[in-house]
Amino acid sequence: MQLVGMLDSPYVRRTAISLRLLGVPFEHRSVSVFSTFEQFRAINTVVKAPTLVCDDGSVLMDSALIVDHAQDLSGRSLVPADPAARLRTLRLTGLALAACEKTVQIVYEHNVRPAEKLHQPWMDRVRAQLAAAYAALEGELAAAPLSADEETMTQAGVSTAVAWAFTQLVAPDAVSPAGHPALASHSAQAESLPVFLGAPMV
Ligand SMILES: N[C@@H](CCC(=O)N[C@@H](CS)C(=O)NCC(=O)O)C(=O)O
Repeated sequence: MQLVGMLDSPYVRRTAISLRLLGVPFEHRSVSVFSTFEQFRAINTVVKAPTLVCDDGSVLMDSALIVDHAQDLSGRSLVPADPAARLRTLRLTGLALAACEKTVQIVYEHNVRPAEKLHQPWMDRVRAQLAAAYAALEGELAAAPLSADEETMTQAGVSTAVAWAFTQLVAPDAVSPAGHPALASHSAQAESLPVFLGAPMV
């Protein structure tokens, strides 16, 4: 099985970390949707990262769907079965994915769109949405921390840490660690784990 995409994508990174936590073996191929567009297109005509090339040759995209498939293969899950814990995990994962999406939109607006075409009202909206997602996550983690232990970590713990590190790397002015101490602490713990160290962003 091959996981295709660069680890500077939070979607690729959370997938790589999830697969390792689930004990699903894979080969990672660092192919970029931008600098190696044609090479990526030869693997997946839609050019979306992450892409999983399964052992039977089928091509699966979208991090949530790839993790879902990996959970089927492993017989384990990063989402708890208990209904209340499950709902919290899904809610927080949703917030983390919104933070990833809004951060990616900031990057694309600045790096893909010509500077003279940057639309400031759109950027203001995206930055407000990003701040709202992290404010909600901070409140949640301050109330009840997420596990940052490889044995007990859920998808919420993985995705929250991946989102935070990604935003700090590519849009450091968007949210401050000082204003989000619970998130900064969770990120520091998660980033010290072997599964995170084994999937470096840079
Ligand atoms: N919902 C998707 C989002 C994936 C995504 O947008 N990936 C970006 C890289 S960070 C991508 O493929 N960008 C190229 C494009 O959309 O054209 C997921 O969870 O996998």
